Amino acid sequence: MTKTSEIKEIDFSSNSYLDAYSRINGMVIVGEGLADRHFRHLARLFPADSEELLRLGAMEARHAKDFVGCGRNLGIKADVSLAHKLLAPLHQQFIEAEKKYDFVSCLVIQCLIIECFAIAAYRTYLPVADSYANQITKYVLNDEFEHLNYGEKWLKDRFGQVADEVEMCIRKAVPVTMNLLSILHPDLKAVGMDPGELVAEFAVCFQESLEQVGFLPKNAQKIIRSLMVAQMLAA
Ligand code: PL3
Ligand code: FE2
Ligand code: FE2
Repeated sequence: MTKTSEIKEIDFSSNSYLDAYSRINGMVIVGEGLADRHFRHLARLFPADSEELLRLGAMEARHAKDFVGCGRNLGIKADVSLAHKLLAPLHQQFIEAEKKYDFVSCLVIQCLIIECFAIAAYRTYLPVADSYANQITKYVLNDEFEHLNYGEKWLKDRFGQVADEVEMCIRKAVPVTMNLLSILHPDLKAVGMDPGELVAEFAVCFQESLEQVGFLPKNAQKIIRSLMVAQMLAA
């Protein structure tokens, strides 16, 4: 079955679609709002880049607002209660790292993990989105690379000093992120997304990102594989 025929089969007005969409939409809106907050924290942690980081945060606030519009366009109100619960552990890890002056982990959590997750989610959503949300998601997806690049560049410039910390943070924070997907699994399927494809997209994006930062391709692959295997065993 081609992607095009799948798009035609989605009934954007059915109760089952709209019910699932309200939670997925809530996830995205809360995720974008959280990204905005994290960039404002990062602006305080990296005063030399404050202006740029505040600009990235403002982009996230805009994304959140535009995704609210996607829900409104379908006549639903986002259900944010599950999203707050699911995103709290990741935010907690960010705040704990900040308290310990572990700025490397703050950057890894927001710029590498959350941004790669967002890129993977939006790439998977695009072919099954309604035409209004498709336009919004395309421009948002394009913006997210700028956020990813900020973190990659900062870490790359200091790779020798930060490599071990980066790896430790990844091992702690990626499983928390992947855990979201098992809970969202039925809702993702109900809006036409393939959760397996989302995980595969995440692995591709994260592999590229770790290589950008300075990891050898085989080492990046080893880290990602071990996380994916752990995820499969936990599922
Ligand atoms: C970074 O800029 C924002 C982080 C947002 C995280 C979003 C997580 C989304 C999980 C599943 C969403 C499917 C995509 C649907 C888009 C309406
Ligand atoms: Fe965003
Ligand atoms: Fe972003």
